[in-house]
Amino acid sequence: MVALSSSGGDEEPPATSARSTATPAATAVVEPVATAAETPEPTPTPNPEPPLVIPGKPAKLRFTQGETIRFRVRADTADHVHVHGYDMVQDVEPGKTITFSFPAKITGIFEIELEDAGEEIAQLRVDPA
Ligand SMILES: [Cu+2]
Repeated sequence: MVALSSSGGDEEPPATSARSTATPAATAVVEPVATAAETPEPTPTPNPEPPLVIPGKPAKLRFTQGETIRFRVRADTADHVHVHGYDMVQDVEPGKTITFSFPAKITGIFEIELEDAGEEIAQLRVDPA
């Protein structure tokens, strides 16, 4: 007799699902994980000034492939700043600061030259990512 009577069915919750004797996990020796890191300063890092290259003080610039190469050059003569390898050129004028900004695509070590003066003012190094 498998009559499913739909009338008056007091559906009792199945008593079989006895809450398995919930042993409070005694093994959990919770170590105080260092949660004490208080607000890690959401400082919206203001873009720091790119390094400044000044002729006469050979600088070493180092970047990783994929980064943006940024630096400034200030010269006291009118000349051209030539980034070898990337073959970028910008004119400088006395007392003025120029800014380079370009993606680091090519790896290697390159000369940054004050073109007319034939002076290496910085060395650009780009490491593989
Ligand atoms: Cu050059």
